[in-house]
Parts: sequence; structure tokens; C-alpha cells
Amino acid sequence: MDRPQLYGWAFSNYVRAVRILLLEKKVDYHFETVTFQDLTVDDFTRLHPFRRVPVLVHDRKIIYESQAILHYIDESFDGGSFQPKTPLERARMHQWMSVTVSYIQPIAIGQIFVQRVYIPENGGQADEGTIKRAVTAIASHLDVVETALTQAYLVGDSITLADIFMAPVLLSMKLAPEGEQLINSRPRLKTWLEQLAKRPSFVETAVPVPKFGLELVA
Ligand SMILES: N[C@@H](CCC(=O)N[C@@H](CS)C(=O)NCC(=O)O)C(=O)O
Repeated sequence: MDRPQLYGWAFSNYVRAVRILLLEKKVDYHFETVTFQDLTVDDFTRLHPFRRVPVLVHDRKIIYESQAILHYIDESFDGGSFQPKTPLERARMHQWMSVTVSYIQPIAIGQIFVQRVYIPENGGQADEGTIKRAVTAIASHLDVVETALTQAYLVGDSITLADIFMAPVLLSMKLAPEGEQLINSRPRLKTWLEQLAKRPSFVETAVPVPKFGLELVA
């Protein structure tokens, strides 16, 4: 089998989730860093018709969309399975991955991280009203996760794709003081995130907040 090539930038949480899985499974891969500028080049649509990252190229096949990539990697390479065995548990795993993109990521990253961390880091001023509303909006979503975390991981006592997909998003949100407070006031969520953040795959893929400029969030 070919050595897979992953296209993306390290700070993307979607890209990070893919890198975490590749590291967890000890898959030898090549990371090709692309920039926002690269996405605008006509040729990029050969890799991703919607001009996004991550993209995985393996055995001359192109796979895009992070959840599809995660499943492909998990099922194509040795290194243990990161999907539970029963249909109900697998449904739960998909449920949490869908919750991540539908309800958590747009607020945790799109509002709290962007306003409190990314914009100031790139020389701009946070919109306090947006942050306030975002904190209120995400609190009840996080309560749902807190209640569900009765075991070590989102689905039972083994790490699955759901943990690998959701945790990077919440770790980015936690860089904001409001995000940290949202996590630390929920003991199960706090412990779950702390345990995951200590794993070598998470440590190795942690990168500083990028300075891509304010036009990115204009
Ligand atoms: N649904 C896509 C989302 C990918 C995505 O939005 N990636 C961001 C980086 S985190 C991106 O490529 N942004 C570039 C842009 O919005 O132009 C997936 O799950 O892979």
C-alpha cells in the first residue's frame, strides 16, 4: 500500500483529528502543508471540489471530508480499531461526530475561539456581544455532553473516532478564558479533555494559534 498523503494546515481541527488518528494507528504518512492561497488556485479543485482541507490521497485515490477520511483510515490500516463493535455504539459515535459539526464547532470555534483568541492574536478586537451570546448558547450543548460522559470516553471505555473528532474543537475553545470556564465547570468534560490532551498524538499535533490575518474572518 502507498504511503498516504494528507493535505492541510496544522491548526485546522479537522486536519488535526486526521493526524491524531494516523499517529494513534502508527500510520506512516506525508503531511503536505497547504495555505489558504493554495485553495484558491484552479488546480486545487482536483483535490477538493469545495476547496477545503483536509484531503487524503492514498493509492491514487482522493478522499475529502474529514469524517470520511477518518473512517477510511480506521478501516484501511492496521493499528487497532477506533470504532465500537455494536450497531448502537457505532450509532452513538456517529451521533457525537454529527453533534460536533452541527452544534459545537460553529459556536466553539466560529464564535468563541475566533472572537476571543484568533482576532486579538491577529491584531483585531473581539466582539464582546457575540462572545456573551455564544457562551450562553453553547452551555446547554456542553451540559448534554457532560451528562453523557458516564464512562472514560464518549462511547464506552475505549477511545473512538468521536473523541478524536470532538476533543480538538473543545481544546481550541478552551484557549479562551470563557471556554476554559465552560469546560472546567463540568467535571466529567474537564477530566475527559485533560486525559485526551495528554495522549502523545494530541501533544504532537498541538500548534500555536496561527497569524493568518483578519481577512480570514472578515
Ligand atoms: N466539512 C469539511 C469542512 C472542512 C473545512 O471547513 N476546513 C477548513 C479548515 S478547518 C477550510 O478548509 N477552510 C477554508 C475555507 O473556508 O476557505 C470537513 O469536514 O472536512
